[in-house]
Amino acid sequence: MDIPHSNHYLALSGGVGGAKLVLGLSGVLAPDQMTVVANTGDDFEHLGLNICPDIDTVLYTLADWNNKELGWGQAEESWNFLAALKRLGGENWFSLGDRDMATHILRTQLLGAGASLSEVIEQLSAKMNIAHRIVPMTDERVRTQVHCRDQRTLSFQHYFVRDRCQPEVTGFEFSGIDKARPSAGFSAALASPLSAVIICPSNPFVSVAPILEIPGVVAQLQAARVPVVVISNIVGGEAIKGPAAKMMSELGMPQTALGVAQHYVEQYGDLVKGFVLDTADSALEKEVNALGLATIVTKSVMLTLYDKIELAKQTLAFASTLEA
Ligand code: FO1
Repeated sequence: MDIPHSNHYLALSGGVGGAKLVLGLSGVLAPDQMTVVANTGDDFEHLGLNICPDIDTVLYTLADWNNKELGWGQAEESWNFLAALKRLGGENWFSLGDRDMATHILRTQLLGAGASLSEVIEQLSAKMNIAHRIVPMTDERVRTQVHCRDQRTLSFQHYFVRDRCQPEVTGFEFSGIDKARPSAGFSAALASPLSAVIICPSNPFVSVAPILEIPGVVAQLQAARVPVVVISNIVGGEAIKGPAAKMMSELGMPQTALGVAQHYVEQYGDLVKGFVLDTADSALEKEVNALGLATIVTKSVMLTLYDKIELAKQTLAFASTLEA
C-alpha cells in the first residue's frame, strides 16, 4: 500500500486497545505522517504523583517497554515499592511497579517545575526513542467522573481499579472539560490538512468522548471535512478489554458493534463516516450501513504485531475511499 508522503493522520486513543492500533499505524506511517492524541480523562493524582495511564500505555507500547501480560505498566516489572508501601499501611489498591514509578516521579517533578504535560511527553518520548508524535488531548486538567446507580460519583480510577468496574454506571462527566483547550500538538494537527482521523478501538464513553468533547474539536473536524473512521471496540458482543460492554448494557444500549455505531451517530451526528467491523460481526454490516456509515469487515482483534499492522493498513485504505 502506497501512502503519499504528504498525507497526515490523526489517531485518537485510549489505553490498551488504542495503543495496539497506534503501534500498527506506526509500522505503516512515517513519524511525520501521524499525530497520536491520548485521552487524559483517566489521569489522577495518587500518593502525591501525577499518573497518566493512557499516555503511558501508548508510550510504553510504542517504545516496546509495555507489559504484555497486564496490558498496562512496564515489562519485566518488579513490585518492591508496592510491597513496602503495603507493609507500612499505605494505599496499595493501585499497583505501581518499580520501573513505572520512575515515569510518575519524573513527570510529577517536571510538572511541578512548570513544564506542561505536552512537554513532559515530548521528553519521555525522546528518552524512549519514540519517533512518532504523541500528544495529550489537553494540557489542562480534565478528570472523568463516573455516575453510579447507587448515587455515588466516583473518580475514574476508583471506579475502574479500586472498585473493579463493579458499580452500575448511569453516566459520565468530564470535570474541567468546559475550560479545556486542545493541546498545542492536537490543535496544530486539527489545523493542518488531515487525510483522515482514526478513532482507535477504545472505550467510546470514557476514552474517546473526553477527546471529542473538548470544546471546538468536533466542530473543527466537521469544518475541515476530514473523513473520520471508527474501529469498533466491541467484537461479538464483548469488549476486547475493559468494561465497555458492561457499561453499554447498564446504559440500556445494545451491547454490540451496532450499538457502538449508533452511539457515535447519536452523539456526534454525521462526524463519523466509516466504521470497521470485525468478521465476527459481519451480520451487523447492513444495519450499520443503514445508519449512514460506510463499513469494512476485517479481522480487528489484534493478537500479533502482524494483526496490528494489517488492521492499520486496512483502516488507512478504507479511509482513503471515504469522503467527508
Ligand atoms: N489497572 C488495573 O486494573 N489495576 C491496577 O492496579 C493498575 C495500575 C496502573 C498503574 C499505572 C498505569 O499507567 C496503569 C494502571 N492500570 C491499572 C491501568 C489503568 O487503570 C487503565 O488501563 C486505564 O486507565 C484505562 O484505560
